[in-house]
Amino acid sequence: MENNFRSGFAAVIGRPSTGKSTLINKLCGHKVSIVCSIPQTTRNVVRGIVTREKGQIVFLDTPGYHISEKKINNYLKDVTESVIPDSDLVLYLVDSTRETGEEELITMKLIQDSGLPYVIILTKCDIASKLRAGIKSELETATGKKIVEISSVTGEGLDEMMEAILEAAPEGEMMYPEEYYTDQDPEFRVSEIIREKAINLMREEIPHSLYIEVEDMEERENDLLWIRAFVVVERESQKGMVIGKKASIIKQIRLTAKQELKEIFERPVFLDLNVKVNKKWRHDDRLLRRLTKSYE
Ligand SMILES: Nc1nc2c(ncn2[C@@H]2O[C@H](COP(=O)(O)OP(=O)(O)OP(=O)(O)O)[C@@H](O)[C@H]2O)c(=O)[nH]1
Ligand SMILES: [Mg+2]
Repeated sequence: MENNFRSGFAAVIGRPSTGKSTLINKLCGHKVSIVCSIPQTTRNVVRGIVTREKGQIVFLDTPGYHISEKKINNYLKDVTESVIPDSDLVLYLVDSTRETGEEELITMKLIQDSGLPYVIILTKCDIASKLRAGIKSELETATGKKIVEISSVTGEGLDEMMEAILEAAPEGEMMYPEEYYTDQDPEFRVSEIIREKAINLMREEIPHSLYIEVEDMEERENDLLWIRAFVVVERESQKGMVIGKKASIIKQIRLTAKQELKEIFERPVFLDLNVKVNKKWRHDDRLLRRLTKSYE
């Protein structure tokens, strides 16, 4: 039974900013998950599909697992915990450039308690790090597993990692056509691209205070993809910050998002983008559930 095809769902888990989304995008060859230097930017479970000769893996990108009292973080934690029961295996990412901490121990316990097969990788190995060797041997001792070192920038270690993942996956049929790299709906992809551009242009408390509402999206003549969306913030004062002097910030968000949407959807895009306020949206349970759902 050596050559049987493997297929399964892999939960991608790790502290905020360990490089989960970057890795999935690299493996899929397309952007399916947004990437930011600010931690905890992935809010929903995003799926990226990778098909190789030996099998097909659907990666479930989770929000960074983080201990916190804050309401939004509790939601994120819930999502992470609810992904595991739907998965066949876990891909656990550890950042080779940061000290490991309590969160690592908690995550490790979560994974081991799940009883699922897991693969551990050390990320960002293109960056020189004095910590790397120590973290690696610590993980090897704790788990008795071989730790794969990877870089999503250079691609180093990715083949070895895929081999290990496919080995851990159960035998099964292809779940999606070979050319698929995501199963997200277009509206979600649009809102995530805009959110990435907005977050990357903002500072301080704004990034976690915003979400994107795609009000309307339709195909028009000449293949044009017509979109009306809003950047929604929590306070009036933040509205001005997102708009910027002479509307310079919102314009930049709109133009960079539009450029990327054109590439992703391979067609002309019209993007009408405005800012509005929804006070206390982070305390709105229904909205939070909608923003963190995206998988069923
Ligand atoms: N040099 C280097 N930087 C990386 C690598 N992988 C990720 N990064 C950077 O690390 C930062 C965080 O990456 P993300 O992919 O957003 O991390 P994440 O784990 O998805 O973070 P959350 O969704 O916030 O939990 C970004 O600035 C990435 O560009 C890597 O292999 N090498
Ligand atoms: Mg992410």
